[in-house]
Formats: sequence, structure tokens, C-alpha cells
Amino acid sequence: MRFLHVADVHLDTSFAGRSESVRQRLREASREAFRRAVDLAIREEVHAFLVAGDLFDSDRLSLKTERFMLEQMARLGDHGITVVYATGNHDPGAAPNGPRRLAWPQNVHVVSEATPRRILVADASGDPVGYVTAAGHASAEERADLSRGFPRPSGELPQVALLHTQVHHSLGAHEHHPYAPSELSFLLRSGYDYWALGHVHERQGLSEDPPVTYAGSLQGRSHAERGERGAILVDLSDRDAPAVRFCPLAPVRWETLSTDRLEGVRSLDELLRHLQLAWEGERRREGPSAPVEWMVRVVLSGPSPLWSELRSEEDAEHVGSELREVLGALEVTVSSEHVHPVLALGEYAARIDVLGEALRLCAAMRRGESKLDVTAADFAGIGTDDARSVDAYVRALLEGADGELAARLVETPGT
Ligand SMILES: [Mn+2]
Repeated sequence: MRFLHVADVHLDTSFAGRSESVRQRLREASREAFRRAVDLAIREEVHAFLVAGDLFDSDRLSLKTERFMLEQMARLGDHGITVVYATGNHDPGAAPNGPRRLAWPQNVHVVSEATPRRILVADASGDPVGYVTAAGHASAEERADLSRGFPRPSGELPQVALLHTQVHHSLGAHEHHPYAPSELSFLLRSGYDYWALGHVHERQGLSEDPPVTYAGSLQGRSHAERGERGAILVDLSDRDAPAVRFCPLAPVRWETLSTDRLEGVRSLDELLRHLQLAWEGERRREGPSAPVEWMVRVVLSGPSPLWSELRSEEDAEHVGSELREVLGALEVTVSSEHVHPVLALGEYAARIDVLGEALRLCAAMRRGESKLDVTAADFAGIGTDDARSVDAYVRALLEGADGELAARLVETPGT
């Protein structure tokens, strides 16, 4: 059995807070990514198209997306491709609109109940090639481990499990609500040839044998969702050697450009040039990738002769709009609250006052010579109580702290 695994499409996300043209482009990009996934499924002559939940962002479904979805599903049907769509917490079965509202064509199986359903997948001539077993979220806050209800598979044909779930300890899991939590150790012992997962938006293989895979969001929706996004193409023709391949599909990509080397940058033109070169350098380092439109966030920090301009919201916005032209990006936002004046830190560190003492303490802690009397319980940001991790965390917090300390404690020129 060959199939395409997509997840977390979140069609009709509102993208509140962005300009109307950017919002429209982002909403269209989610549909475009989905259309590309359908194109790919048809081109690769897969037997099944699996959607691991959160196909829609909410039950407020636009008529444009309704028409679009029915057309795409019909295209898959025309090519004899079976669609299995298991609902997630954003598009649960009980919601009055969303998946329930649509008149799905016959090739589409919407699974929106907790009890797993097994669906036979056949090839173009009608011969069985495998089974997909799926369970869905009936409500927006499913708390049960739905994987426990999956029956033990048997027989000669490949068996795939499809579920929207938060597997404990997966990368980035803490950013998502712990709905339908499950245990990797259980999934591995379950007897399925492949677990097609959704919910955590960061693409990742939790295991290779058998593959337990989050496809990640099909199209990034915020700066938390960087990097290439797309679908997973799977071939289980040889059950002992599953072929799993990521295929980038998202037409819009989100990336962050960070720099703290602004000491020599003295004008708007120099700043634009500096950022352009940094951006081009990063893209070169990454190597060739499919053409995309960019949503860029620029994070500026450290000492800068332009610090007072950059800290003004109006000026930062202006840099963003000029940079959008320079980079040919869809949107550039500039975050610069951590830039500070260029200060002679060496001189301040020698002073006998609060600032001198603080700077010397920072330096000693970075060298590991001095420790704060703190534990993990004193911080919101660490998930461990290991003393070495606490130490590393404190040191990371102190990165760039000298400049900020001095900027706060010294009367700076021009203020
Ligand atoms: Mn999601």
C-alpha cells in the first residue's frame, strides 16, 4: 500500500493581527498546500490519502473552502484514491459545522468517534492492498488515550493507524494542549506497520521501526512554525522495509533572522545592507530549496549606534517595510526591544558601584566561578530540576546581559 500522510492543515485560520492582504494570502496558501498534496497523491498514484486531524481550524468554515474541499476530494475520488480523515481537537465530530456540514463524496471516510474504525484500501482494479484504522476526536477536549482502543491487527496486508494525538515527550509537545495523550511505547508494541499522527506541528519521526510519524503542519501558520512544511509519502509494499519520504509543499515559509552584530551599522542603508547579506548568507548555507514566499521576523539585539531609533515602534516598522522590498518577502516584522547603546563595558566593570559589581558577578557566573542560590523551582522556563541544567539555563539568560544592565543603570547619551 502507498499513501500520502498530511496533518494539521488548519484551513480558514483567521491570522488575526496581520494586514488584510497578508491574511488573504496566508489563507490561500493553506488551500494551495492542500491542492499540491492532492496533485502529489495523484502523480504518485497512491492508494490512500490520510488526514491526521485539524483539517479545519474551527467550525467556522468559509464557503470558498467548502467548495474547494469538495472539489479536491472529488479529484482524489476520480483517481480511485481512498481518503481517511480522522478529526482532531480543532475540527471535532460534535461541532455543528466543519466536517459534519460537508456532503463528502463516497471515497471519503470521516472518522470522528473515539471507537476505532477499520477501512479497507484497494488498488485501481479493486484488489485489497491494506487497511487504515482510525479514531477521531468527538469533542474539542478529548482527554482519553484513544490509541488504547485500537485493535491488534493481523493478516498479510499492511496496517496503518491514523490518529490526532499528543505523544508524551515528542518535540514541541508542550506547545500543544495534551489532548488524546498517548505513549510511544504502546504505539510501538501495537502491531501496526505505520502510525500516521497529527496534533504536534513539528514534523518528526518518533520511531523508524515501525515508523511513528508526525507529518507536522502542512503550511506554517506563525513564526513558531519555521522551516519546510509538507506531507509524508509512504510506501509499505515491502512491510519489512517501509519507505518514508518528506515532500515539501507549503508555498509560504516562516523564518527568523537574528543578529547582534550592529555595532558598526550607523544608518538605515547600512542596516538594510547588513540584514540583506545576513539573510542571503543563511539561505546559501541552507542550500537549494523549492521557491517560496517568505514571512520574515528580524530579531535585533546587542549594542547599536541606532538603538534609540530601533526601539521606537514607528522606526522599527519602517525598517520592516523597506526590508520587505529588499528581500522580496510577503511580510517582515522587526523586533528590537533588546538593542542597547554602545557602551564601554570594560570601564564600567572596573567601577566600585552597583553596576561594576553586577558586571563582575555576571562575568564570574559565565566563567562558572560563582553561582546564584537558585533551583529549578525559581524559574518558569525549565522542565528539569537537574542542577547542571539550571546552571546552563542561568548562563543562557546572562548572554548579552552586560549590555542591558549597563544600558539600564547608566544615564545614556541622548536620553
Ligand atoms: Mn493542529
